[in-house]
Amino acid sequence: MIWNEAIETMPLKDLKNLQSERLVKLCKYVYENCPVYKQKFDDQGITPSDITSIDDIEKLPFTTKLDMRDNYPFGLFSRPRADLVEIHVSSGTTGNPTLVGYTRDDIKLWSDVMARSLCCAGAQPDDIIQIAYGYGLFTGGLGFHYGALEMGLTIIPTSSGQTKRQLKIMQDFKPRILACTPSYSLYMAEEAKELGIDPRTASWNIGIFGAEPWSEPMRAEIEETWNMLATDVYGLSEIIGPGVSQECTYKDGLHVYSDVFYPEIIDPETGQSVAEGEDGELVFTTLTKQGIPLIRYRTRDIVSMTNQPCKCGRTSPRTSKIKGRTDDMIVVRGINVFPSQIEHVLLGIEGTQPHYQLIIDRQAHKLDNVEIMVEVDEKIFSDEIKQMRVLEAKIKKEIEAVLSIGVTVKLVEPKTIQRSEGKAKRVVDKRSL
Ligand code: DLL
Repeated sequence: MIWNEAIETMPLKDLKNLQSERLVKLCKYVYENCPVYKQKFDDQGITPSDITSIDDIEKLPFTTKLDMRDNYPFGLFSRPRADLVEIHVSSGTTGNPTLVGYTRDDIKLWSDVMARSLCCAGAQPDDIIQIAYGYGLFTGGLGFHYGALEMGLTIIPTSSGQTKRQLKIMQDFKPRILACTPSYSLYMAEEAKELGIDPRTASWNIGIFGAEPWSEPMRAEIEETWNMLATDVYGLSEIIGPGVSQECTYKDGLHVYSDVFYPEIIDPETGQSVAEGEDGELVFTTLTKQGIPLIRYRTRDIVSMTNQPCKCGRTSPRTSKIKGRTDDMIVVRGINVFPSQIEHVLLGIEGTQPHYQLIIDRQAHKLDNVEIMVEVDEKIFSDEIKQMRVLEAKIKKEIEAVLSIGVTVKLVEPKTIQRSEGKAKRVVDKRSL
């Protein structure tokens, strides 16, 4: 089922005309309503009349998280505060959090793109959905809620946490769809096994997982553990929340709702667009948002993108899974390290669990030290020490081959690493403390 067939299967030529029409309107709208954007246009020496089609988008200035922080709380809005019906906040590591707000029309837009996402993942109107993303300032819970309401699903708004209760609700009400972070789904599987519930018998057939990076091996692990189809959903508060892009049941890239969120992939160093299929930073322009529309917003997420048609019939461009972030990249001894590279290695080694944490430390005048804590199966702990050493050496060797730096590997017992009900914390960087 395709939620909005006319839009989602629109020939690319028509889609481009629609995007052009919307971009022209947007430029005029922000120039007239948001002094920060007027200034940005003036600094760039352009006026809205210079923008006549979507091909002119590269003439426009970028927007960054810094613009949001500098104009905190309401400076970047194009509408007076009184027109906003809801506000969300995305927590940051430094300075002010990022505030986003929605007019009533923006909530309608959010409901619509989220209904499109749910359908794209395989939801049917008579389904029950268990929403185990956090409800509150985080956009996950309410974003899914609006989409499910729009689609007419039966919603169980469990929010995140209280894992035993999540499992009981699943057993009692038999929802077919689960929405939560991928790491929380694995945490729930551990808890289920402890309670004597076989996860493979769970009622959930479809998982809609996102809000944090997760690899293909982790998908395989989740699908095997829960006996379900695990799809990827992507989004960020600044653009709308969840509902920016979503995998269909073919799981061959995330369909971007490019009629409303226009994507570009750029080289993060030069700002120039990269060739189709190459990795780069994902940039979005919100073509129809009212409250806080953004022009060429730099997400810092790294993906590649394709315009090739998908088997499902949707024509919108598709991105790869998120491959990393320009800022989450850790530089250790001059080498760029992404946590996802480590996850990839671990999931390919028998006996390890996808629960890991990198601890980076620097002692005075010494090189940075990287320790990787890896949870291993109970059985390995009860085996001989010698076998543990063999596994440790194997993990060390494989990770070093991928990262090109020396690391220390520490095997730990199941459940040693702290679990998260929301986004998992993969890196502890003690250097900056
Ligand atoms: O995480 C919105 C969301 C909620 C998406 C529920 C999906 C499901 P923020 O808290 O603003 O919004 O965080 C946005 O999270 O820039 C990515 O770095 C990361 N992220 C989100 N989805 C994915 C994903 C929500 N599917 C930031 N894969 C983004 C990898 C993701 N990273």
